[in-house]
Amino acid sequence: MKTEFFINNRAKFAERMDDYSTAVFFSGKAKRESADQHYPFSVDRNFFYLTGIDREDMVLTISKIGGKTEETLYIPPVDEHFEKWYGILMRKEEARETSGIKNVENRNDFLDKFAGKLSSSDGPDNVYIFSYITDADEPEDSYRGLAHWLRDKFPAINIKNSLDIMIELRSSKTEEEVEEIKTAIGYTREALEFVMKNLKPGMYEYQARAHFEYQLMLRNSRPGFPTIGASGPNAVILHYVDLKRKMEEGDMILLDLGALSNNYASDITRTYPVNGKFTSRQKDIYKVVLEAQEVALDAMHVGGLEMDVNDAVKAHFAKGLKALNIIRDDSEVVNYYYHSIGHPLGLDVHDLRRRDKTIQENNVYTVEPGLYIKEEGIGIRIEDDVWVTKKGIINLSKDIIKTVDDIENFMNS
Ligand SMILES: [Mn+2]
Repeated sequence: MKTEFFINNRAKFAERMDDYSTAVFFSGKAKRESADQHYPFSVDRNFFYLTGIDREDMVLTISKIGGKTEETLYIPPVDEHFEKWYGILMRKEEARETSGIKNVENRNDFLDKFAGKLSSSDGPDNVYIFSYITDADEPEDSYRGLAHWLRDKFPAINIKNSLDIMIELRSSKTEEEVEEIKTAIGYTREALEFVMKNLKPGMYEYQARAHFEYQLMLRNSRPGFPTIGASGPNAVILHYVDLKRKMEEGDMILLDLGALSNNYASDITRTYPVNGKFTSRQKDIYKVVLEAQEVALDAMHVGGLEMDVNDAVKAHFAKGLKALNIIRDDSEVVNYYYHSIGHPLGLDVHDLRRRDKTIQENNVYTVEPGLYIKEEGIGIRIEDDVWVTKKGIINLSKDIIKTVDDIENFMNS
């Protein structure tokens, strides 16, 4: 991605900050898994959005003092011993080029230098940290640690949350960001086609996942979230990640999965007949879900409410479920459709969501109606990724086939 994008993001952030403030962003560190092993590192998405750098243990500060903005990036110092074992660390020059930040300092000096600024007469009154979804009993993370440190050493400093600014910035996607999401969708399409070609009764759910993830890895991509592959009765579990079941003749498999491109995610769901042929009952239910997607796309518009789109889908499902003799009263829909129509998508698969839940220009959303009929062991979800524009809703994943005929033809060709 272009350095200009990240420079602009920081400028937009600084514009929205209160004067006499410093915002701090951490790139994060891989969590320890056991002994000397670590979970794979995944960069903090706000840090990436503001720097374009996908590296561990860095800190970004953006200060606004008397209307003047200053940006500093703290990066780990070069360590030859470390490099012999784990790889080459980023040099200051490369950090400057990627991020467009001129002032690059040593990570080990961050706390001392920051304390110096906080103590100085023209230092900030406010420090922005980032706090989003957190449980009170969650282990300490960098932001929480910084907040404790501030309360201890600088009790008069106001701690602010950069969340609302980040929601505003990140929910409005540039064309460059949409291109990344499209690339991730392209990987997902190619990998799903490979899955479809190899799907057959007798195969385990984890083998379908293996086929999908293998194809992503061939493209130097990886899943943006744990792959869901739920066959037969498992498909009524929304986030089923066990994947141990052997698929049988007559089953469908619900695949909810995605890929990453430059940390931007796709999020797609398709439901396929394992043997390549839907039963007539499966077809009838499938069509109600597919129509629900059209209903949702028609209801989405700039300035609309997410809830109104969901209500339109629920009304459609009420009609459909009655016609299928599954319910008698509209109020029963919630027993068969128990999530909502979608969520913002971007650097996070469940991207930062506007508090007022309105649909705005350049938002990217998933549209994912589903019906889950436990009594019949059937779960069907169909999910596409869409871009909200002034001219209308653009389905970014329209090339991933989803009609009954297209799926059957593809699987049997
Ligand atoms: Mn989704």
